[in-house]
Amino acid sequence: MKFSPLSIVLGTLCCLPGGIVKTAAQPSNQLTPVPIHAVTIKDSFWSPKRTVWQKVTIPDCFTKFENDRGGAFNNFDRVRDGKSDGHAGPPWYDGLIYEMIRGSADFLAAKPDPVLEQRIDAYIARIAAAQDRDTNGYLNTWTQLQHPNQRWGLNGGNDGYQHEMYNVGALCEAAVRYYQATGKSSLLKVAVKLANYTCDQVGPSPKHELVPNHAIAEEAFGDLYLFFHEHPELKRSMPVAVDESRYLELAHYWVEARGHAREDQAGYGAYNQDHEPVLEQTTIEGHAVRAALLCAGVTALAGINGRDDYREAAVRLWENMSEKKIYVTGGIGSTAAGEAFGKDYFLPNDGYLETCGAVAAGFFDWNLNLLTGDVRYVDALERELYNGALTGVSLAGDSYTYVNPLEAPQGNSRWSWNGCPCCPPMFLKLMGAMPGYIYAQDKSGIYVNLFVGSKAQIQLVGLKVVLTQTTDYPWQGDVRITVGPAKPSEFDLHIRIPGWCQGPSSPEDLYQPDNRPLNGAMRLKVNGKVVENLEVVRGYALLHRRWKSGDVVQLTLDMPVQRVKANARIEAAKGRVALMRGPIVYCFEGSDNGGAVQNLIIPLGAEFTPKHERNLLGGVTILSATATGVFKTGAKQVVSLPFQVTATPYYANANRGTCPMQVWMPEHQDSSNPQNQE
Ligand code: FUB
Ligand code: ZN
Repeated sequence: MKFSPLSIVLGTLCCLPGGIVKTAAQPSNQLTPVPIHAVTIKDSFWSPKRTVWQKVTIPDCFTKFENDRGGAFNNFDRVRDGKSDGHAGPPWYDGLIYEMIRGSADFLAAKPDPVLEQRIDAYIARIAAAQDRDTNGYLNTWTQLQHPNQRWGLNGGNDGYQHEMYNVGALCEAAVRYYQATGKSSLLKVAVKLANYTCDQVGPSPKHELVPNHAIAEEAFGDLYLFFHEHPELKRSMPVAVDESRYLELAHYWVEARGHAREDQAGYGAYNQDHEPVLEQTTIEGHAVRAALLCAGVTALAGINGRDDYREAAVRLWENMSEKKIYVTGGIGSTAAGEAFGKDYFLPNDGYLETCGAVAAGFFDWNLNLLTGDVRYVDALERELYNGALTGVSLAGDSYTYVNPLEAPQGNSRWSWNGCPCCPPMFLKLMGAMPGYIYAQDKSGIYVNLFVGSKAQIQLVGLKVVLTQTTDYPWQGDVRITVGPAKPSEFDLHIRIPGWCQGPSSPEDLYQPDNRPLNGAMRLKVNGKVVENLEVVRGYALLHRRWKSGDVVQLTLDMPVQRVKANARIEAAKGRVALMRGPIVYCFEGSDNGGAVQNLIIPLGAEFTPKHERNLLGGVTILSATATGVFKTGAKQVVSLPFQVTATPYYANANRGTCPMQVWMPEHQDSSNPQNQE
């Protein structure tokens, strides 16, 4: 079937007198984020890490991009100078630079840093100079330097590999965020020129019928639409005419043209989520990063266009991912072949799990929380923030992971740089955005999503509220929130009840703590008085009252060590247990356990004791118990002995050199008697 552009008209566009088709977007997100610049983080877990990422990781990555294989920025200079050879790095290098700028912009929005800002301004000047070389504003340095006559995959080019739509998507994201952080529109001007040219060239026939081989532009073009929709005054200072509805139309085309035959190409199949119409897909397939970013885009677009089919597809694909295809750490993409999702429940412990996958899943989670207001998506986001994504950068901030398996018998290690350094920029994007994930709001009040020491200035309708949160989360479950409305006023405060803590089993049923407390695991007090008969709405504890300045909400979350069991259909976790405490997933590393970890067995009755170690791995709570070590004593003889074991947070693994690591540990019945076995 050939794709019909008519299908994108349904629900999103309407005909005005004179036959002009105009976008009629009805925002349908349940929640609005409290933006980064309104939130100040002061937190013993996150603040030191954020300082390392801003002071070490961002400069480290920019410097490595400058020097890598001739220099990613040099590509822009060569285009500016009219060269037609010598591109450094892969075709998506422009996009990675833009992602670095987006991530950095969010860090700047949270904490101004003139040195970093100046450095980025100088990069933007080089990017803009490269764009000026082309009268249409086309910019894709790989194509320009390597295959100048193959734009959009023409003349035997490979539009997928060229990453043109990926690069322009990343550019638009960066431009909007850099403007929001600094008020500077230099990159925005570059972005609209290239976005407009992309709209001219790509879309339903007679344009080039192309969809991004690598999703990102779907959400980015939706964001660009929203940005100009909300800031029409900025259009006047742009170098080209801005009709933002074109960006939204193209974003819809990119979602809806997938899975349909298009001119000039056969489609990419499941690798690029192009095997079936996206809005009809029932399982999440293909390249995990691309799939999760596409779903994040579909979700974001549902928040703009209000369409049920977009929302339903997003929820359906998220449920398939969360019920059948995600690791306990939040990692996605179990197979190295195609960096892809495996079949349902195929989650081997040596799975691939690109850092970018965990980050992309986090974006998908967050967009779904905004869309639906349902707490379960914040649970999933929290899993990524403390585990699957957080592990992507070393504690020192200058080495990285690409794959994140759950076991590494020969040792897990980090790299200083990689032939495809996509993960550090994606990591910075998620962690840069993270202050904006802590709180959200709707017409009725405020949502506390993440437990992070912070102060937020929240503008409700006609009322300013300052919320101050103090906590030692994730190591302790006490959270204190001081409420400060400008004047005594009635509104709702929704406090997230974390899925790991209380309530019904998660709908996913993929991982279940075997000692999930059902009662009393979470308590709330307001001004010292226990809140009885707590009302729970979409997973949030709802506190409705007339708040006055100085009111205090105290949340207590019990934090037992939880022995987690996996769904029986996950072969690799059969007869095994993983440990969690609060949102943190633990692993066993050789460094703490006599060098090796594969010989350790956890008795069913082993009691793990938490202990906070301020000087270990940047300050972590470790879990210790007496387990069983199985040791070879001869060619045929093994002996099982009680053995003191220590588990450390998964996110901190591979920070003490290369050492063996394992998350899912074999369990056994016998808790005490060592046995000699023949
Ligand atoms: O296609 C660009 C990058 O290469 C992706 O983001 C990574 O997952 C890797 O496939
Ligand atoms: Zn990556």
